Amino acid sequence: MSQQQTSPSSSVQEFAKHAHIDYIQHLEEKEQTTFEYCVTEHLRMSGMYWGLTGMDLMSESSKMNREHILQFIRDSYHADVGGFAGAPNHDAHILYTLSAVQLLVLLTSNIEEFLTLEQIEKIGEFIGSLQKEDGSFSGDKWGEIDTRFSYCALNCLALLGLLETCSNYRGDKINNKKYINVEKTVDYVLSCQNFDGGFGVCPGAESHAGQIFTCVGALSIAKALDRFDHDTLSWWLCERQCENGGLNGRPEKLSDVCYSWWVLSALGIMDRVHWINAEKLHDYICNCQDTEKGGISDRPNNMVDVFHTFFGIGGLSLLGYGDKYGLKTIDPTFALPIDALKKIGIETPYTQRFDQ
Ligand code: GRG
Repeated sequence: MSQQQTSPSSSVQEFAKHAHIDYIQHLEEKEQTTFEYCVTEHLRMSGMYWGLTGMDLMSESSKMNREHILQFIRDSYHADVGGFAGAPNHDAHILYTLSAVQLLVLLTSNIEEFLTLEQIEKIGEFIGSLQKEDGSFSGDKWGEIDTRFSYCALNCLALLGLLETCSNYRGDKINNKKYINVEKTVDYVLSCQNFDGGFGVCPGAESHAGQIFTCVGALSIAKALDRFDHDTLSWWLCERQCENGGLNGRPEKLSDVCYSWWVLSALGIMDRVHWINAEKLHDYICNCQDTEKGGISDRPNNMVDVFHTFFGIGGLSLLGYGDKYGLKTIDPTFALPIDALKKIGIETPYTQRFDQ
């Protein structure tokens, strides 16, 4: 995470694309000796995904050190369990397995350039091993259950061509093996929906925009979007827009740039991004930038970091600012640019709607 502070500003800014390219490109060299860099080591794989995807959305992924990232992925692989860790010498976890696979989708023209079919199947088995009897998923061998992991399981299997609900399913190559029970996955996710239309981390847990993204994303990948009422949830989501134009993650909480992603992606999947005031949210995101040194923070005048930078860029893309700022279209279900999904044969309503 960076030490930079956003420049105070009350006037509306434009998206500072070149500063952000520079910020992400030099992130690794600038930060390695900082305290923040050391204590976030365990989630570095996701950090790389945020950085590379942000750069790719700005069509500048070639500025990233491809070989370095690929080596990092190799060094974080646990051949014995079939999953990836957040960094070398950490345990395999479903979150970082998804981030590693997302990185490989961006960095290779065909994932089999990097992984053998046996390794791909082993990842499928790792994910399958994390599913519980009730359809839920734990993130690793230690057993924490969270709807984030249901999303990671479906997304990861889909990207690898191991999910029968997706257009790139490679059933013939894997003897139609089923790694998870999709029906039970869907039923479990639906059991986490609340009376207000939102979803939580497990059944009965408070609705939270982050979990809503994972649940709606999971239902989208499983082709089960018709199993819940979109209007009630969309109302709850559009009520997340605050006076300052930013979005919060639940009632009475502060706005934060990352909810530009968690809220908008769910609305995008339900085709209701227009329920948010785009101009006000655009201005909020742009007022959280460091326009000189690059990067985006959670709130105006706070420290920038790569997490908020990626979700700010993703939010602007979902809002339809791609043409104005030269940003690719991001798919709200898979959180990857749609050209990357097309490359691997994945079709979503979104990739079809925004045929590039
Ligand atoms: C591929 C994009 C992508 C994601 C992978 C990890 C994951 C799947 C999804 C995470 C979803 C999530 C739970 C996001 C919320 C993160 C966040 C800002 C949590 C903060 O929660 P609180 O309670 O903050 O600290 P509030 O804003 O409620 O006060």
